[in-house]
Amino acid sequence: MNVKTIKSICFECHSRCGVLIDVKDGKIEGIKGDKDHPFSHGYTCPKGRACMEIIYHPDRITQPLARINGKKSGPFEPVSWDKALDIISTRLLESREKWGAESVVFGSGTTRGMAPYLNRFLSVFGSPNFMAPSNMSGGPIVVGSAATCGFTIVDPDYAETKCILLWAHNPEASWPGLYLHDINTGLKKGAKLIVIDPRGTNYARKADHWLQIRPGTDVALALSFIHVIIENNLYDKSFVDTWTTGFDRLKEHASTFTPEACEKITWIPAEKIKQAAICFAKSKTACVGPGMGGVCQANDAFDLSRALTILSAITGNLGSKGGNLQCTPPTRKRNCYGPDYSPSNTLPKDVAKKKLGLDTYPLLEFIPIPCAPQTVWPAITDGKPYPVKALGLFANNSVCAYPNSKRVRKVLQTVDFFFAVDYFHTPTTELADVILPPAHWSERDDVEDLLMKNHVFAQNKVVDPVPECRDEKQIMIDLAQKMKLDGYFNSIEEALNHRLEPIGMTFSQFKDVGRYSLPLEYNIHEKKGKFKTPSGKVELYAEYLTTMGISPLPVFREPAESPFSSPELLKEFPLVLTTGGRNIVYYHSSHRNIPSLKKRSPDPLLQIHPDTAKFLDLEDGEWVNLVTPRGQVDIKVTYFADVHPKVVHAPHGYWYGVDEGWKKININMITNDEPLCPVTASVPIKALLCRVEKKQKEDICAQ
Ligand SMILES: Nc1nc2c(c(=O)[nH]1)N[C@H]1C(S)=C(S)[C@@H](COP(=O)(O)OP(=O)(O)OC[C@H]3O[C@@H](n4cnc5c(=O)[nH]c(N)nc54)[C@H](O)[C@@H]3O)O[C@H]1N2
Ligand SMILES: Nc1nc2c(c(=O)[nH]1)N[C@H]1C(S)=C(S)[C@@H](COP(=O)(O)OP(=O)(O)OC[C@H]3O[C@@H](n4cnc5c(=O)[nH]c(N)nc54)[C@H](O)[C@@H]3O)O[C@H]1N2
Ligand code: SF4
Ligand SMILES: [Mo]
Repeated sequence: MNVKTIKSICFECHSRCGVLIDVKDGKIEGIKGDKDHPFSHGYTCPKGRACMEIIYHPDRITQPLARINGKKSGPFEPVSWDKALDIISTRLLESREKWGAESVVFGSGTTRGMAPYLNRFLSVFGSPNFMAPSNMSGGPIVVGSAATCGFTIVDPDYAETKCILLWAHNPEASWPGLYLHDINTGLKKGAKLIVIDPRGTNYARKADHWLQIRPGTDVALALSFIHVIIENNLYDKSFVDTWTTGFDRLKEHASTFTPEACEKITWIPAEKIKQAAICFAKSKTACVGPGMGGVCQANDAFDLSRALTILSAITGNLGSKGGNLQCTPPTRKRNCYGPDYSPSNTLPKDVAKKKLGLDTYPLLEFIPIPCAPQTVWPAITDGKPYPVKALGLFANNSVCAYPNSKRVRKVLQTVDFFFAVDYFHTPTTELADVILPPAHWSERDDVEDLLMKNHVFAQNKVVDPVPECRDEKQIMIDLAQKMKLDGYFNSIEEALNHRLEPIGMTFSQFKDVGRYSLPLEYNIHEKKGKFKTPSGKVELYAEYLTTMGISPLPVFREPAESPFSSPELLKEFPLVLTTGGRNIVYYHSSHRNIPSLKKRSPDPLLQIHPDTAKFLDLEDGEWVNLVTPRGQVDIKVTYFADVHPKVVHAPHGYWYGVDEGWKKININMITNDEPLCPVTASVPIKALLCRVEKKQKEDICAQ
């Protein structure tokens, strides 16, 4: 048979590069970048290129599995799809009957496309509880910017700007296909580059201004930028007068964050702060690129998101060409997290109000994001505020991904019933009652619109799933039918057509076209005469937040564990620890078993300044104990001169290939899941205290 080349979208990570896939005899033979794709322009990374290794991996789960005798601890045995769905359907219905629909939670890891279909399922089932790590991912950016200006500042106009500000963001590792082409286009045309990062990433090293910040002090720095810009009269007066509210109060609030005061907090020289802020304000235009992991994993993540939105606003870059764009996905209310699917929107108000977390985080009722895992855990372990008894996890290795792994494991052991959907066995699936094998992205049709600016793309199925793996949309359809749920989709085609209704095409029509785009619109507030906020203006001082007990101005909170807030702890744990900077070859804890990828990055590496390492008598490449107040993990020292001598960085996601790896090399064994951001429930995993210990000879890891 001849080789056939099919166009699709890679979903090995959120970049979702355009790809051309060669298929022969029903199997994938090769993958390369699609030069016509408007973001990736032919780029692919090692993860995408490893797609054959992933799909045809000998360890891929290809049959549903259930515990023998239904006991939580017994071994798994293969069961038919019918049997597996029977077990799940019975347990979910039992839970609803006994404890109410809200006792059933579905969770997904970082978005891998299933949000609309899971949300719709929960809507018809009656539960408001869709859980995801949004609170430690893009959620705080969404909430903070929407609360300030009514849209989300996640679409910087890199290619058209005169100044790129990468704030806690290293797209070279984390979003190469989506952003690098545009960033490099902007830089080639002469844009200035400012990078706020404790580590010297490649972009930081070549930046015009690299501010090597102490982890967790970003709000102080952002307020200092605001102060310098206002003090030097570099703000956009006409925009501020016409389109903002509370400028004077902001001015007063920011005035205490002088560069000199900020130097003490952030460890960045005052002069550097001043120069960078002036550069940003003087560049006409400038855009903020907020890192979703970097900006969103702190006890003041909401305030940081507000401060960055304000920075964009007072310099006249909000919604304008070369600034932070306001984009509408062509699928509108039926986009990936669109309100047409969300139980927050579709369930009766009194049921929607039961959504976990709303009692403590009231703003999330108005700007909904999925339930934070940390608000679901107490419902499982303590029945608070009500019991959660059944959990379904799709594409989520919570034991390794979420902070405080020991607690997460306990939660999964406690919940009455738990099913997992994953390609491979993980420390999370190990605790499930039933495991279902999903189709890979290349084995399913879908619609891609999350963070795709004004575009929607067709992700075309290129091969049939490896037997007996099943498209997760079909799994939900089959389950809904078994449970006799009214109002769910009857076929994948119907589900995809529903997503595409706003563009007036069916999926089979769209498949051939591949992409649909709306024209980019600038300064939408001018056409509408307002921003979509309570005051109709950009809420520099957001009076309305006070009714929910939230500060109307962005506040800097010293991380709970830090050289300044916990000096006693500092005696035992003298270094600042930040975690989870992205590694191009892996997606979180995924891909760890893929030989070509594992070879490139076999061990967790602790980036530590050579002077600090030498002072501690640690050699480059030596295995050490990384210790926090919560325990220790094994990690390998790597000398890295571009990090502050008092700061170290540890990657997340390691577990594979080591016996009890979730305990021994998974950084989340020693991260913390409190205190949470009081508005968004974000977790403090970017700024902790630690120490590095030499191993005793007999403890040297045999890795
Ligand atoms: N310390 C620390 N921890 C962090 C972070 C950090 O910066 N520092 N970052 C956090 C962030 S931002 C996030 S979003 C979370 C992510 O957390 P998760 O999304 O849970 O990420 P993974 O660990 O990759 O687990 C995903 C699982 O999904 C499976 N999978 C992949 N694709 C599919 C699919 O299409 N369908 C199905 N059913 N399964 C699939 C993979 O095999 C893998 O086992 O991690 C968080 N954890
Ligand atoms: N290859 C790969 N790509 C990914 C992922 C992955 O696991 N692997 N995960 C995806 C997901 S779900 C997410 S949410 C995004 C995250 O996307 P980003 O947030 O852009 O993540 P990074 O590229 O790691 O950039 C974060 C940067 O913040 C720096 N940093 C650490 N602590 C601080 C701090 O306190 N302040 C400041 N200013 N900077 C700090 C780190 O050194 C790092 O360089 O990445 C996505 N892309
Ligand atoms: S960056 Fe790599 S993994 Fe991500 S979509 Fe592109 S090719 Fe796939
Ligand atoms: Mo994320």
